[in-house]
This record gives sequence, C-alpha cells and structure tokens, in this order.
Amino acid sequence: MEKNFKRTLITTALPYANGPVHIGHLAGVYVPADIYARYLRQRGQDVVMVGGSDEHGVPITIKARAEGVTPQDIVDRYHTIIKDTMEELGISFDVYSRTTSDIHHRTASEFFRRLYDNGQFEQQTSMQPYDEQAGEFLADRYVTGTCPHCGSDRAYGDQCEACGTTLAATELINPRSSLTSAPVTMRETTHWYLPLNRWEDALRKWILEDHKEWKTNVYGQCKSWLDMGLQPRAVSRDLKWGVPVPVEGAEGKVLYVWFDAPIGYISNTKEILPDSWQTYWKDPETRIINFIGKDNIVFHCIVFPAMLMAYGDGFQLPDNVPANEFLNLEGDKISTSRNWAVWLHEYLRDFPGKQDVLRYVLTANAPETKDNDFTWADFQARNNNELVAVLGNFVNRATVLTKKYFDRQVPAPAELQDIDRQLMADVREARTRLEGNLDTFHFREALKDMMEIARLGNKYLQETEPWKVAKTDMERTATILYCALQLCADLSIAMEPFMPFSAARLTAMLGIEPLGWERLGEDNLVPVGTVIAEPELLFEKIDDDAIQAQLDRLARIKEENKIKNWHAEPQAEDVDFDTFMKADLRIGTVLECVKVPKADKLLRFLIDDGLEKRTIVSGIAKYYKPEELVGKQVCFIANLPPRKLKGITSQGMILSAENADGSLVVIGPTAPVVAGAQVK
Ligand code: B3M
Ligand code: ZN
Repeated sequence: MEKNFKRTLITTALPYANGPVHIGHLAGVYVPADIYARYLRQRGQDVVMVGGSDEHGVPITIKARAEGVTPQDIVDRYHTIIKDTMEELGISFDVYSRTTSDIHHRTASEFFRRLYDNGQFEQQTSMQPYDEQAGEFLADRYVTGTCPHCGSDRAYGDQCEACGTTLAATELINPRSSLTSAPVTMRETTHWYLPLNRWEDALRKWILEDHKEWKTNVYGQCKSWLDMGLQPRAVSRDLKWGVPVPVEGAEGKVLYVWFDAPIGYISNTKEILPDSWQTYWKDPETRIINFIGKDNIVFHCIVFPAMLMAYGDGFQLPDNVPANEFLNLEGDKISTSRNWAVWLHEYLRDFPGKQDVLRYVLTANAPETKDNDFTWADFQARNNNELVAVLGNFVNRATVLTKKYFDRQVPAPAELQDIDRQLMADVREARTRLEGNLDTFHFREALKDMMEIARLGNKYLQETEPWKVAKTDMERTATILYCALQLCADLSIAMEPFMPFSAARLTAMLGIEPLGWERLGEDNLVPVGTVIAEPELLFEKIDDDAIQAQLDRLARIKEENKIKNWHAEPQAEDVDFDTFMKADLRIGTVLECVKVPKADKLLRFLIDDGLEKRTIVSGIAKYYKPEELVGKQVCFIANLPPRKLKGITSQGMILSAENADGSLVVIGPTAPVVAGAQVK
C-alpha cells in the first residue's frame, strides 16, 4: 500500500560476527540498501540507515571453543573486520553497532519482559539433549551419532547429510556431544514460546491483502508459510551466550538469537537517535524498509512483525521487505565452510581503489528475482566494456577536449541546436525511468538507466564531432562541449547512489560541489567559466593477470575441498560379497512426486517398482522441484524395513550422490530400463 510518508528507516540484515563478509552479503543486502539510502538522501529526504553485527547464537560459541578463546573475542574480531569493510566499501550506515552492546541487551531484555508480563508467551516443557560432562544443553546441530535411516555414523541431531533425512536429536543411535564427545542424555527443560498462531489472521491480512505490491519471491514465501499454518516458536535457549532471559528462575537461559537480533534494529536506532528514535519506529508517517536475503524472509515478514504486534505501543510494521535471492560464485553456491567466496576484505586488498567496480558489477548482476552467478570474467568484462569503454570514455572525451580547446574553462554556449535540445530531453526521460526503478527497488534496471546517460553522451559526441568542428567553428565547439560537460554533471548525480567514490571524483574533476537529485537534467550544472581539474581516468582496465590470479585462487580452493571431501569420508571398511548382495537394489519409475507438508526437506514418491506402486519418502526436496522427477527412473533399495517419516510409511530408500556442498543428485540408469530391474 502506498502511503504518504515523511521519513524512511532503512534496516539491513545484521551479519553474524562469526566470520568476515563476502560478495553475497554485499550483493544481497548492503549495496541495494545503500543505493536506496543514498538516493533518498540526494532527494533531500529524511533517512536513517541502521546496521550492526549479530553477535549471539550457537555457532559463535562453537568457534570460540574450537579456538580456545571466548565468544566475546570472536565477535570483537569479526565485528571490527566487518565494520571496517563496510566503511571502506562506502556503505553509508548512520549507525553500525552490535548486539553485545549494553543498549541492545537492555532493549531486548525489556522487550521480552513486556511480552512476558502481558501474557504473550506460552511456556512449554520438552526433552532436550544434554552433555553431562560439559554440564550444558546441546543445540541439535551439536549432537552427532548414527543415522537410524542409512547408518551413516556422521549424522547431526537435526539432519543426516548422508541420506538427507530430517532428524530430531532423539532419533540418533549412540548420540554424542560434539563439545566433549561424551554420550548425550536427555533432560527436561522449559522454554517460552511466541504463539505465532495468535497472529496468523492479522499477518494474513497485513501481507496477503495489504501488501500485494511486495516482490513476488517475498510474497510467495510468506503465503506458503501462512498457508501451512503458524505454530508457536521457542524464543529462548539453554545457552550461556546471549541476552539472559529476564525472568526469575531462568538462569542459564538466553533469548534465542533470532528473537534478539531484529530487536537490534531498534537498539541501533536508539543508539544513534536517543531522543527521537521513537519517531522512526512509531510514527505512521515513517516508512520502514528491511533489506535482507531470502533465507531471512520468514523472520522479517512473520516472526518479527508478530513480536512487534505483541509488543504494541505503536510500533509500525515494515512497509516493504525487498529480499534478494542468492548470489553464486563461478557456478557454485557460496559457502563459508568451504571457503568458496570472494571475501570483501581480500577484494579490497587485491583491488585497491576499486570499490565502485565491485558495487557496479554486483548491482548489474544483482540476484533480484532469481539466484545469479558472479564470475571473474563477467567482472572484468563489465569493467572494461562498460565502466571504462562507455562511462569513463565519455567523461574523458568531454574533459580532455575542454582542456584542448578551452584551456579547461567551461565555454559559453552559443545558440542551441535541435540535437542539443534532444540530448537534454533524452536525459530528462532517462531520469524519469531511473526514478521509477529506484523507487520500486529495481536497482539492476536503474543502473542501466544511469548508464544510458553515458551512452547518450557518447552518441552525442559521435554525432556532433567537436574535434572536427573545432577546425572551422569554435562557437559551435563551445556549445557542444558545454552540453557535454553538463551531461557529465548529470552523470555525477545519477552515479552517486551506485558508485559514490567515482561520483565524488567526477564532481571534483568538474570543479563543482556535489549536486542534489533535483538538479538532474537541469541546465547550467557546471557554470560557464568554471575551471575544471586536470582530466584523469575515472576507471582503468583490469588486465587478464589480475583476473587469472583470482581464478587460480578459486581453483586451489576447489582442489583442497576435493581432497578434504574424500578424506572426510575415508573409504569404508570392506564388506563381504554376500552381505553386499543382500541389498536388493532396483530401478523404479517415478509416477508421482510431491512435497511433504511441514517438512521442508522431504519429497514423497510413488514409484512403479515393476510389481506394484510403492511409497518412498526421500530428503531431497531442497535439490529438486517435485515435478522435475516425475517420469524419471531412480535407483532404490527395495528391502529396507518400512520406516515412518512425518507419518508416512516409506518403503525403501532412493539413492543419491552427494556433492562437496552437501547437495544431492538422484541416481538413475543412463538409458531406460524395465521398472523393477535389479541393479547388480
Ligand atoms: N544474522 C542471519 C544471516 O546473516 C542473521 C540476520 C539477522 S537480521 C535481524 O543470514
Ligand atoms: Zn542417513
């Protein structure tokens, strides 16, 4: 719903301070948010952009334990790296804080307490894995043991990565703690749950009716969550690291990291605006925009809004959540644990002064509507063929010619001709498109509109040929270069949200102060008589060696990962032939394949096994659309005892191969065979 607003609060997902940030973070969240914030500021609007590090959660404690340091040491280290990186990349936060700050602990604690006092929680008791030796409860992920389904002895308490089955820690055979390797016992524990179901109707109306304009990927995800029905969600954990649960008798319990993290947006606003923060959260004339990646949609569109509604007191819900999809790297999913990423602090080291090139490429290739791929070849091509050859080239020609013919002084134009007037009309049209796209978060398209201005400039010079005209008509040359320089100034305005460093260099080169957005397309931006600076290149070619060095690094990582992968699963013990032959492996034809409701990893298959139709449940939903598999032939184990998964009896197991990143590919014959064919 469009509304009248006086100010905008921009929030950006808080990166976990358990590692540095990579291009995926930048492309998905920080560059788009920054483009938007800079654009609104240029338009003279009241904008506050908040960010900070997410410093709680189990992974930080695990990393600390592994390194023999405290969780605080870990977050101090990465918070500093992340904050510096963001600053160097020109991400213009008004505040970049952290969730270990006092103000955040106080704010989150008070938030919980108010919900607690107002009866907004339900208390539930459950059995949780416990490490007697460490004297601690264990998150499911930190319990390992034997998978009851496939027998892999490296299954985690939430999932077996060998067969893909979703598990509960209670199902593992021989569960052990990954903290101490001690056997795991089960203990009773009590937690507070936010009954999301109480807010289901309100959320339904707010999203599905009032926010039909949201991006389809966001709207669609919300709809499927709502359609599945909402359940109470635990908002506390048995852990020492975090914001303590502010309730008597809750010693040893902290707020679940996803409960406290979004409250960080509020704490950070408080930190920067101690007196007026409430205006940015409670005034209906404030517009709140959450920039996030797709894996955070449910927390921002369902859970946090439910928290805010439960809190009441005038808190406003976000007006838009323009979540992006994921960015891949050279065709593979970015993965921190496999070091498959372009780390931003390393980019800044390897490509000093080229912040804008990365900002440009990540915007041109932003995963706005689907996952996208970053490749170094594309990075080089966009720099050399677009930034250097189009934008840089135009600015260079305009300024060098001004130096050559007018000794760097902006010449007075004579009477304008049609082509000059057309140029100005074209720029104004580009501005209208640019604004339309920026206003609706279509930043890729907006970037093209900006580049269109540079293209117009090149076309104009190509057609007017001031270098030829100068031989006979200095008055006309003056007019052409005057117009070209005005176009450079237009560009400096239009570039600023995307490439702030280059925009600043360009205005300095033109000898002018940065101009507001409203001046874009106007006359006389660089006044007659202004002395421009010595022309210099705005962008430089990136040579093959620099690109090759990056590709070599990735090739090395790939090699290391292959070795690690084989070593992680050393060849299993020998199995005698007769035992092996007991496994009845068959080929079946997939008749039906559907998602299992409320189980995001499971697909239910109906297989023609040559004799009858059998049902098999398989944990591969993340890697296939069900309809892709209908009609395909798959290999399955026919003689495993039937097993119940989410209430469905699975009669066998479909075989798949596991990639290094844990993704699974179903195994089938290379040519069609008769259903029920034995595999030997
Ligand atoms: N730290 C998750 C992430 O980085 C989380 C975002 C919090 S936003 C309140 O994907
Ligand atoms: Zn398994």
